[in-house]
Amino acid sequence: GFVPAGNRSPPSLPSLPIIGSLMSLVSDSPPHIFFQDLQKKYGDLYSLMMGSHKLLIVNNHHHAKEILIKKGKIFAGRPRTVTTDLLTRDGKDIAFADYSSTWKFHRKMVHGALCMFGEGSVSIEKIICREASSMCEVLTESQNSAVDLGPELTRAVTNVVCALCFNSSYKRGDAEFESMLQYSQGIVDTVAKDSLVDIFPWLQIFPNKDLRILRQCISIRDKLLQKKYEEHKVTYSDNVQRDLLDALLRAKRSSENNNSSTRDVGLTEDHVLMTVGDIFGAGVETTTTVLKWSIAYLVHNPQVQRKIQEELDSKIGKERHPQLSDRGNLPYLEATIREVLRIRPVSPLLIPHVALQDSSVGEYTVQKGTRVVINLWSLHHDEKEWKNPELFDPGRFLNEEGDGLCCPSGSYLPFGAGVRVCLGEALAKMELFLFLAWILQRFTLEMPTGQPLPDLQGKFGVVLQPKKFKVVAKVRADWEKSPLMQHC
Ligand code: HEM
Ligand code: PLO
Repeated sequence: GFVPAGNRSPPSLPSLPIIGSLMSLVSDSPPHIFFQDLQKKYGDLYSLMMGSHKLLIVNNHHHAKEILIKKGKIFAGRPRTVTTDLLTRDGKDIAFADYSSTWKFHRKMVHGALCMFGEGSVSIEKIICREASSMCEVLTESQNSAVDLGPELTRAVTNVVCALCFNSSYKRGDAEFESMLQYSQGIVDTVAKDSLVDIFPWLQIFPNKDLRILRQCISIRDKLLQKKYEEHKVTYSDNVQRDLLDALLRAKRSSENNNSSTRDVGLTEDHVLMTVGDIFGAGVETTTTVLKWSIAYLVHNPQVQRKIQEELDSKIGKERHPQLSDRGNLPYLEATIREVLRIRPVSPLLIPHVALQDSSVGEYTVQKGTRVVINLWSLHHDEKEWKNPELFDPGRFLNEEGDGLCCPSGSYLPFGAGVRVCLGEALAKMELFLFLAWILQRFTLEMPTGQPLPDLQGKFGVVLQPKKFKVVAKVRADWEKSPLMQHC
């Protein structure tokens, strides 16, 4: 007879009562690799218990798209966890906020503010190029010595998002910037890692090193956000909108004037602070991480670097700087960026989703409240979809003629998809393109002699970061002859 879809539960890992299938006790691998390995035994869709929470692990792009796109609204929830509740004052941000009218409103606001910036008087392109130029000058000074590019890349990226959020920027060695570097790393290292406290919230009452670090870092971040907020309140004017914080302040004021369209969406001071905190944090940590991965792969693959430089030399030359309108003419650079985002996804498990009602995935039923983890790592390393997935090969994103881009597989979602898709995708792509084009037009990146190549494994956390490494940025031959040198 007829069997309706979704009558069976997905295969499930055996679990002990109370501790659930606590993976850190059974595996040395980071979760995305562990979940990928479990496919061999349980198939590409399976469930497991984490404490009292049921987790559905998705390792295949058909299921991932059903969840994110086709049933996007049903799976648009977010779980509450101890660490993200601390970071976002119980989900008063966007990324870790559950599905609600408040979340929708904030998403729309930020989206609007980001779009406005593209067209604004000081366009985002000008800001990125200003930072790229300043970064290149610092790199020129450090000629031929081995440097960790991390701090300079972070400062460049931070200043872009600072301009966007706060209409401000940081000079080299700025004390506030140095403190931001520290607290943000502390947060990345400790938040949303499915650590024991997130599974057993009652563990909070015991001393816990990670939780102490997280609380300290959040408190430093909150002081910084509060300071920016107070400064903006003093200088705020209804007539000019300088940045995202102004846009949020305006919305908050208009809701206080009893504007019915915004009355119920919750625009407390906490919401404003946590929302800019999200954009600032996401804006800094994601793009910086991709730039670091790009450089790691470029020093591992000098032939790729040479090919990008040949493309830059022939399409742009050395008489002018790269600009956004060059994007269509530099397919190999664009393909390299795509390949970096594939091979080392910033967010290998996305952010967990939650089923807001009973539903199904493929032929399996899924109960309301199930936490859904999309294993982007599995999608991006699926051997059925990608030839030799661990090989770094930008060429896979080029068409047969090699002069245009293509997407060889649908198993590729670096920014997620659907209602929870990344809000910063367009901004991130502009930054990655411009920063890499500026750096490679002027420098060749090499390993310091005698140094081992950078580690490509990465440290798992809320973002998958590479370990620290040093490179030498050599000014390219005949660059001194370039008329662009006169501007420095
Ligand atoms: C969410 C990737 C840069 C803001 C996400 C998600 C991914 C992602 C995978 C989760 C989607 C999901 O849970 O289904 C990336 C990558 C970036 C990047 C690969 C850089 C290359 C940025 C930037 C911003 C940003 C620059 C800010 C301007 C956000 C926000 C969310 C998000 C606010 C939460 C959306 C929501 O939950 O509604 N991003 N992101 N991201 N991203 Fe990005
Ligand atoms: C990064 C550290 C910051 O201090 C706080 C912060 C805010 C938003 C987070 C971001 C961190 C990490 C990357 C996240 C982002 C929201 C969306 C983004 C999780 C924790 C991604 C890639 O999903």
